[in-house]
Amino acid sequence: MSSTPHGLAASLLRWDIFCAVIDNYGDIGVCWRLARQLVAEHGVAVRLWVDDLSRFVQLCPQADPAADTQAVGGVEVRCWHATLDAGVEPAEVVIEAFACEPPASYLVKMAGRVRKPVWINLEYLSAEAWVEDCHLMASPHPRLPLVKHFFFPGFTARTGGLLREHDLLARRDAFVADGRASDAFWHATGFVPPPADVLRVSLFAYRHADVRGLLQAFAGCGRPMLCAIPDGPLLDEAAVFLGRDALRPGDEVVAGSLIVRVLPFVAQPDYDALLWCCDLNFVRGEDSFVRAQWAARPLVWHIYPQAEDVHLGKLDAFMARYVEGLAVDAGTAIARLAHAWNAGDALDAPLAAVLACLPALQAHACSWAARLAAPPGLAARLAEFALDRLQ
Ligand code: TRH
Repeated sequence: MSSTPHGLAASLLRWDIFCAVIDNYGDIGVCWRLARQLVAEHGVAVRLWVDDLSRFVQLCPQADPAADTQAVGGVEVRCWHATLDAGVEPAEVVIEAFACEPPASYLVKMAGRVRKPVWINLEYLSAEAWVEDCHLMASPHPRLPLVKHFFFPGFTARTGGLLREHDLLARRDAFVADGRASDAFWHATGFVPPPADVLRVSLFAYRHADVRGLLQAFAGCGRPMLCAIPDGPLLDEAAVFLGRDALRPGDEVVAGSLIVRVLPFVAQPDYDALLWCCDLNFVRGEDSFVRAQWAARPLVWHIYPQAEDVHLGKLDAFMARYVEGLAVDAGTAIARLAHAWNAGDALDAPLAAVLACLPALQAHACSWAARLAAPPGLAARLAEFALDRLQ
């Protein structure tokens, strides 16, 4: 077992992860997944500070939204109040997720340490080339004797990699190989398993998505389709398309050759099962986007919108990487659908082109996931970096 100069076995290392929930689920989604993996696979003690437990419990229903301190999944989850208790001592490794800025009082205590904690800013995922140059960049604090390191997730060996539990792909393959597992998922969400000849699509996107346009394209594509929509902001538009006042979890509505099912918002680990049950996944943000890639199924990414369409450049950077090695027609089709979905353009023709290439896209999704899984995952790279810094 590796150890630090303190003679501290790696397993005794304490990590603090600070997570400020900006909006949506991604911030806490990524931090919760990382925290669990560090505890389960790297044997460290993790304290996860979250400033909005109500969002956390949607991903982790067994958690208590009112508890100041609770142990969940081996992680010590703390409610991050404006001021931290005076008794809180910094950990040996401090993760500041998405530049959320740990409390000033906490930084002062870090600076007061003889052996300074390793301070890491976990950045957002991007497929853009510049990430490689910024990964692990050091930034001295303007006043305190502290150095912050920027850790960029990414798709190449010169980045921080992607979050992936060590047994994820084996669990996926076992799930896919066992039809009873997907049947159980549908039953658990309140539905019978869909007919075998129906193309199953999951739909998770931002509120501004052209849901009616997409459902219209599904209904008009000439093949039986099932669209599973988790409970959330898309239901309003879906209800309008289906001529309903409202839609709720458990609802199933048939529109010609299209079946729309409204699923409950499931616990984070179960979201993988939804992705594994579908033939095509519409995902968003960061964490669901990465999970869809590990699911080894074709995906369409609704990227988090940014000012001046900066996000479209990020989308192009990913699509350029993703279509490498893919037949031109299939590559063009999936990139065109992703663009149309993010730009709010017409979806019928782009969807038809993708459906025509689905076997090639499916095969590519498998090789893409296998290629991404070759190097170590983000948690392992983070742990290695932190231990190196503590040497
Ligand atoms: O919720 P998001 O849009 O999060 C976003 C992004 O992370 C974005 O990068 C960031 O800037 C913004 O937040 C602030 O999308 P994301 O990242 O996919 O996170 C969704 C999480 O919700 C993911 O962990 C999966 C989880 N989830 C469930 O647990 N159950 C569900 O039923 C569904 C649909 C999702």
